[in-house]
Amino acid sequence: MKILIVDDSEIARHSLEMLLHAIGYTDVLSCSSAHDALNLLGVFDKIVSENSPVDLVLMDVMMPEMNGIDAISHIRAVHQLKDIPIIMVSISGEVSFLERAFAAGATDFISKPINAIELSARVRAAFRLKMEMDIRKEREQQLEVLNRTLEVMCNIDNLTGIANRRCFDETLVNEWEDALRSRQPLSMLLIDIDVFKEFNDTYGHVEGDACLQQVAKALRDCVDAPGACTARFGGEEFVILLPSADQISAEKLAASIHAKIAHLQILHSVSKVENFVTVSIGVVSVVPESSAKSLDMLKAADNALYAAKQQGRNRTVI
Ligand code: GH3
Ligand code: MG
Ligand code: MG
Ligand code: MG
Repeated sequence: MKILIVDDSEIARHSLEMLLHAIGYTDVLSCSSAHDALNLLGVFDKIVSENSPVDLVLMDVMMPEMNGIDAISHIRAVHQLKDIPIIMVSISGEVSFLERAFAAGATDFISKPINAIELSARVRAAFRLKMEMDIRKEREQQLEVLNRTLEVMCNIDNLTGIANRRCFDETLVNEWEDALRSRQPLSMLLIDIDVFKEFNDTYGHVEGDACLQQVAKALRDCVDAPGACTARFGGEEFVILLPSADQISAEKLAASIHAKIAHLQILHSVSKVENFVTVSIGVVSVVPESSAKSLDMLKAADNALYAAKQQGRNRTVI
């Protein structure tokens, strides 16, 4: 534990240092002016270190040029130094002075002449307080990391690593509102793997999962529009939301998805469509109207997908 003594009187500095030594604190620095102390603590630095150079300050009140209370105000103005314990040291126990010292951010107060037992108790109490604050700060930081991780986890599909249904639902509501305001088109692609039940029945669930992962990656590779959301809608269905995209760009994307998935050549020997995995896609493009709802868009995409299945699969219906 490193302690800094700030006092303009050399005798006071020396006697305080001796006292601290006597009660077991040997790592002691001292400054003869508030300015020197502020300098040492890094108050004037452009970039202040997160780690304070000392763990406790014993600050004299009456000093020429800058008094101890003003010095505390300067220290507390620096975010990185706001938790460092500062004990005021003075002969004056006057109430108005105490009030100002605590208002400026003093942690505690000790009066001269200093009693060793009192000093020891106050220094220990200040350190304990600092330790508790450090622990609390660390816990808060851990909690923040945990919260951020949780938020990411809540929006990601475990199996494929792309956005999940929850994330998509939220994105759809937001993008719908944005498009409504900006009078921009909004497009959606609902993608369903063809005869996937038979794929699972033939190759097993583990292969089925691997197929879902490959398809998800293919979709992600195909989508490069900024602001687009590619999500697993559920089961073997995926959805892509394209803000500011019209029907022509949505159709283009659908065509590139069919081509990409055909290129993967994932063997599906019992498929009635091809002997590899294929998908059907329902596309819908709208310029949102306030009379409609985002859910209507989803229904329209679902109808288009159903039509694609009816028409023989491995195709896009708009
Ligand atoms: P269609 O061409 O009409 O879409 O036929 P389909 O067999 O793909 O459709 P159906 O809805 O009958 O079957 C979907 C299958 O998807 C059934 C289910 O076992 C499988 N499935 C859903 N989620 C998962 C998953 O997470 N992993 C695996 N391996 N299979 C899944
Ligand atoms: Mg003094
Ligand atoms: Mg399905
Ligand atoms: Mg299917």
